[in-house]
Amino acid sequence: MVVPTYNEADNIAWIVGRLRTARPDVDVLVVDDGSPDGTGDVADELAADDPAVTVLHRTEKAGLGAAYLHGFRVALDRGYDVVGEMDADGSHQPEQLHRLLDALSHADLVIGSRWVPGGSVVNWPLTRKALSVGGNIYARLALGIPVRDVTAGYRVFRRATLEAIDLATVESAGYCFQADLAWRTHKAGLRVVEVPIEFVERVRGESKMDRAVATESLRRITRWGLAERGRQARDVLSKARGRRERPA
Ligand SMILES: Nc1nc2c(ncn2[C@@H]2O[C@H](COP(=O)(O)OP(=O)(O)OP(=O)(O)O)[C@@H](O)[C@H]2O)c(=O)[nH]1
Ligand SMILES: [Mg+2]
Repeated sequence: MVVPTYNEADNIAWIVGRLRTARPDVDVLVVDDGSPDGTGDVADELAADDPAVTVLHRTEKAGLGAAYLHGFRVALDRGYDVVGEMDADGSHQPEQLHRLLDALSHADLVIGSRWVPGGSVVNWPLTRKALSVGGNIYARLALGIPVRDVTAGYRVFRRATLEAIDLATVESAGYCFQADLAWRTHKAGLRVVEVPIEFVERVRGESKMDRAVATESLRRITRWGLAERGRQARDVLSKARGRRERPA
């Protein structure tokens, strides 16, 4: 499991401990972007005590997407057959990871989803729920992808999936990184399966979600959606032209 961190010193030991207890068979790669609060040092201490935990130190805060791409590359280089992602703030409960891993037997990407039957969110005000549901409906319609929680960051991928979706060309930094990867997986003809999770809002530390991250998502998803519709329209036109030129 790749766990990106920026200023999660109060959370990282707690979440890694829970993860190692819930799934001792799962290794952990913490990807820290030089957190000023010393998260990287705490992670190093965890790694010193447990060979299943390793830490990737990056020099500056470059966004969730960049951290994940780096982490995925390292995990693939190390030869893992399954690579996953989860937040360090306790929103993704390690005790529910088995739901995702079990579903991977019939999927190429499994998403721990808030917005499928059985999924839920704890401690979110109605406005935040509305924003997430609304954003997901928008992304689903714009991209034409049958996923209820396309921005969710609790996921497991088969190695072959990450190899099939050309990570080298991913530019998304913020939330849209998640939509980007789900969309690429879907377009590659691979199976995306959602399993319900209970998402718990962070209790410690500060959110890194800000207006710039939200704006990037909206902008990119709109652009991808328009490009996709353009491609579909060109396909329809060229097929129609083909029929006219080659009458049966
Ligand atoms: N390495 C790295 N990790 C990041 C960066 N931005 C966020 N993270 C981590 O990504 C995970 C999700 O970030 P959060 O701040 O919880 O964002 P969020 O879950 O969308 O927002 P909240 O719901 O308010 O918690 C956390 O583990 C963060 O520490 C970044 O630029 N670099
Ligand atoms: Mg969070």
